[in-house]
Amino acid sequence: MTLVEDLKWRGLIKDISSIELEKKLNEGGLTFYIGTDPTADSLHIGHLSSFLISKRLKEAGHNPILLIGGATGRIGDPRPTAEREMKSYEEIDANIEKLTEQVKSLFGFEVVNNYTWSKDINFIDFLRDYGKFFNVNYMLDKDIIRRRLETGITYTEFSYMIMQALDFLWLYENKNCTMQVAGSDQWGNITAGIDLIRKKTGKEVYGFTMPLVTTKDGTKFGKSEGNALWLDKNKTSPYELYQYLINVEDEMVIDYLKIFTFLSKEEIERLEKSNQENPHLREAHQALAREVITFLHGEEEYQNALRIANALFYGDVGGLSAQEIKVAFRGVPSFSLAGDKNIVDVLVNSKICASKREARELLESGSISVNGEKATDSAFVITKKDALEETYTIIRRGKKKYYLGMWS
Ligand code: 545
Repeated sequence: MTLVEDLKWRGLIKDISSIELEKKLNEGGLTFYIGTDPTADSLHIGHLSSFLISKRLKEAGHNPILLIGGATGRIGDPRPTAEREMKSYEEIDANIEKLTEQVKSLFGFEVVNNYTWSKDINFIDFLRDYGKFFNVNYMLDKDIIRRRLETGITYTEFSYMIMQALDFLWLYENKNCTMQVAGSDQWGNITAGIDLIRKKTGKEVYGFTMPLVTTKDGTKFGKSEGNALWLDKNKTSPYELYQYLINVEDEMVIDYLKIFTFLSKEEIERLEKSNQENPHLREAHQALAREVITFLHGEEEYQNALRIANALFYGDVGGLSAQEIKVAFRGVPSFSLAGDKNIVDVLVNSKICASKREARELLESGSISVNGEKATDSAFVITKKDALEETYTIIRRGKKKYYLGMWS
């Protein structure tokens, strides 16, 4: 399969600037770039899909440049909905540092910062050397700009596309960069650059975008309970990422394998067959979690996430460390424990059971376990020796409901 056939099979091409780009992509040897603004101190899984394309292109013989928008991040790329809050330079510079470190460690590609060349352009030169090539009707015709005319857009955000276009021109003139890639929301900014370069140099450069990754009902992929899944493991633990990936919708898992992994077409088709014939094995989900977590955090972190998940699934939480419990049980209802307490009182005070009667019934029916051990005796007293690593006592009700007792 050629690179373009592989990208198309994986559903990774939405807009493409010209049909001749397909041939050039298959030939290799293009220097290209993908940019990110420092609007946060970590990429999240939604951004990963488009950055992974830079790895696919590199493996096909192209030369990647990653751009961090120190200048554009000070301005703010207009969103279709509303004006962005201006960030302080301190916050932006802190994000730049963290993002640069993250993309370098994940991809190892050359990283540039557009503040390097933009900071020296004075206002008058900006208007004469770049603004002169942007007809306002052309700018108003960009989809995102047009959608903002009702709610209002400031001159600052309106100017953003000229800055991104200027970047592409600078990279073209200084790094022989002839292609820009991004997610589909960036198409207007990419074509602004292609058009500026054609007007200023008469030369044709290229761009393509990938579709936004969504869930089955079209909502944004990578949100769990409204929170983004960050690539920084101190913001989203490998275990949380594991739980999300292992539970993606069955109808979407094959698409996500195409987008987020480097597994071959044959391997993905084998997993598709397994997902249809033995869905209970969840082989495709396991492969997705394994490939993404191993790429992001390494094999050991993947194994840790798997161990925690199995411990919870089979209930033998006794072997988990306090740190692993803290991570695995983030968001689980917790209650405080101090001094010796009869288990029935604990079950009622922590709201695990609605009444002493219900507590006794659940104990007798074997539906309660403490630190992975079934508890049936309503005379059982929970003491500090039942605290895992002096800190936690985990109570499970039935198959799935966990509660975290924290010893003060
Ligand atoms: C700036 C100057 C350039 C080229 C590109 C840019 C950035 C671009 C942009 N990109 C998005 C972004 O998201 C915030 C990241 C938080 C850490 O805004 N104007 O910076 C996203 N990009 C990745 C994909 C994207 C895009 O980083 O392209 O489509 C998300 O998947 O929204 O010269």
